[in-house]
Amino acid sequence: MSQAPLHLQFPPNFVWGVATSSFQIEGAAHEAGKGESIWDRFCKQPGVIADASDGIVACDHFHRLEEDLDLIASLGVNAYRFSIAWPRVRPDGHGAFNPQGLDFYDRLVDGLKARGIQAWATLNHWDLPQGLQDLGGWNSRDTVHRFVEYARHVNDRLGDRLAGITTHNEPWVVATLGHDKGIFAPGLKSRKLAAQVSHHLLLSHGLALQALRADGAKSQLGIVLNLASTVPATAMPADVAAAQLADSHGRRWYADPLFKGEYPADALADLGADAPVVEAGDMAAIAQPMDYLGVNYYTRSVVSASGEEWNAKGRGLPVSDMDWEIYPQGLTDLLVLLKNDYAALPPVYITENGGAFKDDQLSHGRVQDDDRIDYLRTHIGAVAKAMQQGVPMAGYMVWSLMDNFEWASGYLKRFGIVHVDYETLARTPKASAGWYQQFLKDWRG
Ligand code: GBH
Repeated sequence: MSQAPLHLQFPPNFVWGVATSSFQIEGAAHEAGKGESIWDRFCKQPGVIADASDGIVACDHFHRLEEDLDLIASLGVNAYRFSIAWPRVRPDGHGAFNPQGLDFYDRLVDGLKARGIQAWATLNHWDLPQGLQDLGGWNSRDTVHRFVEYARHVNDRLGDRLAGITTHNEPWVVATLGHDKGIFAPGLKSRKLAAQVSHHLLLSHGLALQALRADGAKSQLGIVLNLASTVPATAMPADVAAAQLADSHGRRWYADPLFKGEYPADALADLGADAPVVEAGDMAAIAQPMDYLGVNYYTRSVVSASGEEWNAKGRGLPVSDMDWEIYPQGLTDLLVLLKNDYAALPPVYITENGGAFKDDQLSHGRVQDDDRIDYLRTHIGAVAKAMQQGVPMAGYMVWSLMDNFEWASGYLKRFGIVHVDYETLARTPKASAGWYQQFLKDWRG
């Protein structure tokens, strides 16, 4: 086991970044020809967002692009992961494209290039045009084709300056939290719907990769999955079986089709009549080889047969302000599991990792977020450990560049390494930003 200082455990070509998403930071919800997204619509539903907020202003990133580009550059990162708002590009998702729809992102990628920072663009970080939802959304197979058209349009305009293109961010969240649990947009509650949605998301990913490659795309192409290491609450056979099935519904439901061209049999059997309609050729399309896999890791998942939730806080285990257990070893375990399960595993990027913490208070102009520094240091250590065990790690990105709209939690939970004052919209780098900056300075040597 290497005893070298952490920064020396990463090669010179390692990709270090910070990440954001369009709906969470941009604001300008009704500007420059942007159409309505399902999250614009969802926020209007009473009771679904903890502080009854929305994304109309958010961090006002849309109007503060130059300032934010300088902020990103000041950290010393060599990559920035952002997402493109589909309804800016094609307001209703199926009719005319907005001629100014990509102007903002054009300036963004030029600004990154000028600062020597790789641009990593995600096409779908959940803000589906409402006009497509009105036609059935991701439950409709037509949406798959609309996504491919949108992907080609983005690649035509920006592809020459994108280091990476990600089709979807966390399809599990869109399917399960959006269509089964109903806590995220579009707020639906049907397991059958969620299963069909997951299939269409995966299919649209595969068909988009095919189309972009046919168009001669120069960027690295892949997808981002939210993955946890899933373990049983006890060694009891029933808990062990429950954890295995949960892993099949969560991780393998997405990774097996991508890398093996098939859904896991136990999850399919468990879905029974709720299993998705799969047409001939779909699985082969989904299994397009990828240039990379993006992994978002926050916590492990502890499963018991009783269905009882694992109360980490109640057990005295360390938790973040989301009450998610802080468990860096789970990241190593997960990455090693991916390497062992998938012979075709491409280079892996941690595309999100971070947390919301209680010590996020701005006082005397500073945020001394020591908990976040600990979190980042130990999780970067967990990545190094996975690398030593042969996992093909290529990059790591902190979630998030700045505090932002945390979905159903509104603005109450802060994930940024930069503090945002939602009254003045002033940005103040937290102590963790300084820590990351110093870490990257040491790494560059
Ligand atoms: C990501 O979602 C998103 O990509 C990003 O936009 C978001 O801001 C960020 O994380 C922080 O939330 O739900 O208690 O069982 C992460 C979604 C979080 C879903 C962890 C599964 C497991 C803990 N995932 N969650 S719990």
